[in-house]
Amino acid sequence: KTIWIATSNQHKVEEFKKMLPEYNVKCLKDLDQKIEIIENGTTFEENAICKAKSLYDVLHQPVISDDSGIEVDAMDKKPGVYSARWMGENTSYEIKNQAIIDAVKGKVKTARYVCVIAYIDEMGNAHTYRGEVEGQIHSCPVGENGFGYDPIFYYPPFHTTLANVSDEMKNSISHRGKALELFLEDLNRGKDL
Ligand code: ITT
Repeated sequence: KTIWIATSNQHKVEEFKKMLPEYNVKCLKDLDQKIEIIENGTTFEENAICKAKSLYDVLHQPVISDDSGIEVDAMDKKPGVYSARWMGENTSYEIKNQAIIDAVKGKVKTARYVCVIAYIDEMGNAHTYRGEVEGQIHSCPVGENGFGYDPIFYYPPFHTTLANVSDEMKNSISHRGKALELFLEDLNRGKDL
C-alpha cells in the first residue's frame, strides 16, 4: 500500500517509513514534477492543510502532510511554526540550537514539540491530528541521532535528549508518533486511503 506524504524533509520521511512498515511511503521527491508549496499560515493546522492540499491537487489521491516545530516557553513559544525558517533557512542547527540554549539561560527551560498531520481524504476533505511532547532545553547539545532540535530537546522520562536515543525510542513518544497514531486510529475506523 502506498502512502503519499507532502514533505520534502527527508528526516520526516525516514521517521514515517519506520513508523509505517507496511506502507510504501512516498514524498514530494518521488514526483517527476516540482510542486510549489506555499506555507503562509499562522498555525500548524493551516500550514499542514496547505501542504497536503498542494499535493492532493496534483495527485487527486488521499495524502498526508506534517507541519511541526518546537515551542520554547521562555521565547514566547517561538520559533513554533517558523522552526524550519527561523534565523534563515540556511543557518545550521548547531547555530540555531546554541541560540536557543542562550535564549533560555536563567529562564524557564520548558519546551514542546508539536506535530500536526493533515489528511486530505478521497473526497478532498481535510482532517487534522495534533501530537505534542513536553521536554526541556538542555544546557548543551547531546547525541547524534534524529535531526533539527533533537540534540537540545531533553526528554525527562529518558533522562537524555531525543538525539541520544534510538529512532524507535524517539518515535514511541514523539509528537509525530502521537499525531500518526491518531490519524491511523481514525483511518482504521473506516476511512480508506
Ligand atoms: P516540509 O515542510 O517539506 O515538511 P520542513 O522541514 O520545512 O519540511 P516544517 O515547516 O514543518 O517542515 O518545519 C519543521 C521544523 O521543526 C523542522 O525543520 C525542524 O527544525 C523542527 N522539527 C520538527 N520535528 C522535529 C523533530 O522530530 N526533531 C527535531 N526537530 C524537529
